[in-house]
Amino acid sequence: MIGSLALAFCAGARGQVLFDATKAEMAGNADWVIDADLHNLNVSDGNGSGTLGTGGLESNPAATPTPAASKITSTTSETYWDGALSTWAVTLVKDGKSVSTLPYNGSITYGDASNPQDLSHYKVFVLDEPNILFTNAEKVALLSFLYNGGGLFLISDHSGSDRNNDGSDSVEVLNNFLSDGGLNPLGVTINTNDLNITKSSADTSASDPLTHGAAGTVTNLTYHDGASLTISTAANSSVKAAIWTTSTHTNSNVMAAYGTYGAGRFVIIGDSSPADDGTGDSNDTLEDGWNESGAQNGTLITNASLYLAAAPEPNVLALLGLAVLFFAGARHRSREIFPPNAIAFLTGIRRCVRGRGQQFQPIN
Ligand SMILES: [Ca+2]
Ligand SMILES: [Ca+2]
Ligand SMILES: [Ca+2]
Repeated sequence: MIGSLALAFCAGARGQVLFDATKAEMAGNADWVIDADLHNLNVSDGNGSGTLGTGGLESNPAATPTPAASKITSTTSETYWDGALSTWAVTLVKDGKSVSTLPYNGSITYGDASNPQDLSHYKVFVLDEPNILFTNAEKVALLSFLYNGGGLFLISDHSGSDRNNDGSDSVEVLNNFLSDGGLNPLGVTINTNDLNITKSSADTSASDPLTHGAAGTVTNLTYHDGASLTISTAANSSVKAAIWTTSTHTNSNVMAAYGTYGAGRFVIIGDSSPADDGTGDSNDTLEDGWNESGAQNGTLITNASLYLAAAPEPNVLALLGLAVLFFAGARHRSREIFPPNAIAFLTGIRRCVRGRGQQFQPIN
């Protein structure tokens, strides 16, 4: 009884895919939004997630795309919505998923009942080329979301792609999260490079969810100024590569990686071009990478999205057991030495056991 109550609380009614727009994903020649009716956002240096008014010309996506997703049929065009990720979003709707955006003035939280777009309400969270560093609280939220069964889709771009000129490009933004505190909980690092790959090498295993998923088989993913990835099974035994830059497969020439963390699943790719559908903000020069000839970029992204959305809801009692062990260890470690993992575990568990009488409290 207690377990089922906790499970119900933790699982919630998750089904949506949420696309982030709080990290200047529309800055410069990028338009990584699923739909925007307004193009009045200024995300240049000093404006953080964005300001409205003078100089604001970038896509300003609302939480809910318009027209309504309910009117999408199997023949609806991607231009039904206006954004360079509209093909991705319309494809997911056709696959029975719901999609929405965390607008520029939204907050990345997990377990915050005051935030109507708290990550606990979503199954998958997409960050396509985030251009602003995450706060420590946001890093904890992302790891807690993952640990409790969320699906996290991270997309980097090439080194030197600081589109909002705030001093951090997406490689640095993602590595600052992935390697926070010297840890590497997901087992993935973005390499500081800039690659053009038109003929990659894909995992031929039928069990690979990215190259052999529900949307089809992938034999080639292309990069147009992207960064490769390094994976470490020592850091995360679950991490795997799905695509490599060449037929020589190493742990440091990976183009698409995936794995698990707690009950959650993650996918990371190092280029924003594959998801670009070529139409969106008329102020931007966009290229259709989704349907690129000779590659299956859109298929890989759809497979990855469906893999993330299918993460099983966490076994709460098992997680509690893990958390007790971790909690016991974490008590003896300082917050400075072990951020954000310790905090992430504890905030996640605090959320899961809230209905059970607050057996655990986070370390403050
Ligand atoms: Ca733009
Ligand atoms: Ca930046
Ligand atoms: Ca589009």
